[in-house]
Amino acid sequence: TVNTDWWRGCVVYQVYPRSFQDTTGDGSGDLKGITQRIPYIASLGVDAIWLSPFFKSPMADMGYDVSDYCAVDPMFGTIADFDALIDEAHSHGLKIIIDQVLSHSSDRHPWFVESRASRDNPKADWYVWADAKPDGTAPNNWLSIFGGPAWEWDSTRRQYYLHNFLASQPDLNFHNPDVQAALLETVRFWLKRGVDGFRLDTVNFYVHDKLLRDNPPMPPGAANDIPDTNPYGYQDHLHDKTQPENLEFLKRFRALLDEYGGRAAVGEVGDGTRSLQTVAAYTGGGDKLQMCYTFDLLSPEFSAEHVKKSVLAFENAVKDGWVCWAFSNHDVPRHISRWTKPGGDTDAVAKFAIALLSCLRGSICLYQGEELGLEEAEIAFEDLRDPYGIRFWPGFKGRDGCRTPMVWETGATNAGFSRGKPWLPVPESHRKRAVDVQEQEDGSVLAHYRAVLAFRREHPTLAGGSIEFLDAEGDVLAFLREAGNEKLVCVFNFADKPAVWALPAGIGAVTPLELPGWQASLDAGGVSLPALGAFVGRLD
Ligand code: TEU
Repeated sequence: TVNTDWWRGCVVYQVYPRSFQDTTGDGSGDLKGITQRIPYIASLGVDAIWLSPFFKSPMADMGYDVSDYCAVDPMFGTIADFDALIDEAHSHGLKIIIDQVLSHSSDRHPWFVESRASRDNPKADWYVWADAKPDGTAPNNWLSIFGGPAWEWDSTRRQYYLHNFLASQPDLNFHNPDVQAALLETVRFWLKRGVDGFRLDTVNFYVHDKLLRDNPPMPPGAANDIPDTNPYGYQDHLHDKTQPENLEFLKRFRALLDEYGGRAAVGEVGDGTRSLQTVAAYTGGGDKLQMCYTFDLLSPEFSAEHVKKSVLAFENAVKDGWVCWAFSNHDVPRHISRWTKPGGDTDAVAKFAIALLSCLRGSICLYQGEELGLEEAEIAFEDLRDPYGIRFWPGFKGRDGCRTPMVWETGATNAGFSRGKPWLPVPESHRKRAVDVQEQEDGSVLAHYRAVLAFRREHPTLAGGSIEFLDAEGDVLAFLREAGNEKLVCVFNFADKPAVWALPAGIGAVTPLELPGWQASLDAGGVSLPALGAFVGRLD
């Protein structure tokens, strides 16, 4: 029988295609390279692969600017290569989730080329066009996430168009039903090719405020989302993202998935303080998205308190939706670099973090290279590729530090990533952490990832059971996971010194389980944890 609920509690491995494995020597990874490495991905014990965009693109935002939704960019290979990749993944029992960047296209997309040609062509209304104010300035005060106004003047139409990201990423007009239909047809194209799921880029940006109302000023003391100084919350122009227009499209999207069966979607929701309200709306009712992720645990904060607060907030706000937790992805500095204290041991943080992530309720997502304990790379300005980083250097150094190539063989040219010059440098410090080295070492981060993920698989309560936080002091986080008649108590010590977690009164007998990697000890006084220690025990 087919498990149509495979996405519930699954472990996803995110591949950034340009940096995974190059087979042509052009310095950029490709689909053939991913196919070659499928056995490695399967060996980690994950359920699915999320592929960042490999579609035809001028690569202004590294493929998040799509110029043909139904074609593979020649940099990555051919559609036949994609079919081969899916077959290989499926033969290893892995699902394939692809990234869909529907909110905006590239300015080179034929739809936009046509749309910008005149005010009365058939696609004139496919993007968000607006007249200048009488003084010639932009229609309103909306700002782009990548800096500056969210409006770009077009001298042919003599109008402005909206872009939430780069000016070369014009925003599609979701108020136009033809746009929705055209996008859904592109999704169908990939469903027919056998993809199992979708990661929906910036899903809360699809529908803009039709009235084009100005952003209100930022409330005093509110965190500023963009690195340069601005008095407005950039996302406020989205107004209420849970209006019927937003939800209607997601229902149409889901109905399409359900025509094929067993397919799932995870939405990316970065909606500031309203993120959870938005996630609840997008995943509620069973007729929209199955899962969403927010940025809560992709942040610099690393404490028992923060994890508890984030998980509780999600559990309280989102009743029938499902979360996909991640600590790293292609947009944020690698988590061990965010979270290791100066002079601290990054391997210890890597091992602790995967144990914690594996014990969280929901699906989880890993980012390529984290299983090797790779640190954020330092990239010189001359080597930067990320337009967002180039714009805000040096205040913000961009996202290239987590996008450097995978390291496969320590002694090979470019650590086995490419025989040509890699598009981003391979840091020397990464080379000694290559897969071939770590496969020989029992105590390696890689060995630990495999063991912990196996542990999660052996205890389905960890993925799907209920979660309840238990009293704990200071840097200790303790929670109870329960499903059927299994009860597991999970305890984590975030501190760089040992801690003891006193067993709560009346908890009964606790049997330690072989959570790989730690020798936490248990006695009548409680659980004694080393620095960055973790413990899982079964309650009788
Ligand atoms: O990211 C959306 C998003 O909100 C990010 O821009 C985020 O704010 C930023 O990267 C934090 O550093 C998605 C993609 O994941 C990202 O790679 C794209 O650049 C962006 O959409 C535009 O498509």
